[in-house]
Amino acid sequence: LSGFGQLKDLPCYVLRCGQASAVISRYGAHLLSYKPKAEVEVIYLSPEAVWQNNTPIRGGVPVCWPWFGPAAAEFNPAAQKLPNHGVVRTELWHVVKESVTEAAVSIELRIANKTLPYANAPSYLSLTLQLTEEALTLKLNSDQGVQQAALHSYFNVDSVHQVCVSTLAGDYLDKLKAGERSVQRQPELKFTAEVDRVYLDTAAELTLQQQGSAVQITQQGHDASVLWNPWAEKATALKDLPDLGYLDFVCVETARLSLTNTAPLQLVQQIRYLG
Ligand code: TA6
Repeated sequence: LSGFGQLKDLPCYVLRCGQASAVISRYGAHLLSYKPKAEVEVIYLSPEAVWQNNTPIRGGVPVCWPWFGPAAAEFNPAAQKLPNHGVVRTELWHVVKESVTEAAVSIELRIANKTLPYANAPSYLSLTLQLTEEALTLKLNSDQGVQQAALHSYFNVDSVHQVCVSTLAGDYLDKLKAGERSVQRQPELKFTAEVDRVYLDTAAELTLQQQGSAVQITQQGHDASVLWNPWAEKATALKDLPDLGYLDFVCVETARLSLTNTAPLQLVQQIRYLG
């Protein structure tokens, strides 16, 4: 049955629908697990993840908000002192709605208006998770625009060397070259070294293909998709990731990065396991 529980010492909510299940932590409204069927885990969670002392959880689906990456000066003149990827990854969210039917289970978590470190704070930020037997959908909403956001999903893979993400042809910003703009000609990205790219105007649907299985990632309300793998050297520097942990995941992130978009935030990522 769906309901509240604990994973390690984290207050969590477990959703179940048919053979499918998902686990979300109230700490960060952070998805920790998605299993379309009992033996298949789609989401990577670092075995060395920690959540004490204001540390965001490594792996899962972190919610980045109201900025992505280091804080922009727009948010605060003392931006350098603010955490990477915003302020809600280390907050305790509240469950405000649960719904269970035979076809779907959903839960909405919110962060109440609090003093956010910028001027146009919305009156709420909510993450809704909906689980059906076919897919898991994450929706991040607020009643304001002019804010950045990302669903920073870590996907479990058998080996990063075997992974291919498509369709990604087009312009991207390369964070490994100080944000330099480049163009990718071929539709597929394979991982042979560190990748940290912000693809602009990406398709609504991306496919993460590995030998013998695939995951479809459907996005809405985004203006970019971020692809990340730290590779060997950076993985060693990350204290909450095993040295060889980079072999076991790729991040495919649905992001809204424009700071001139005034439409209320509605960012959606749907994850569908294709077997
Ligand atoms: O989305 C890619 C990225 O912004 C990388 O630059 C990398 O730093 C990663 O996110 C992880 O950030 P974190 O704050 O979780 O260590």
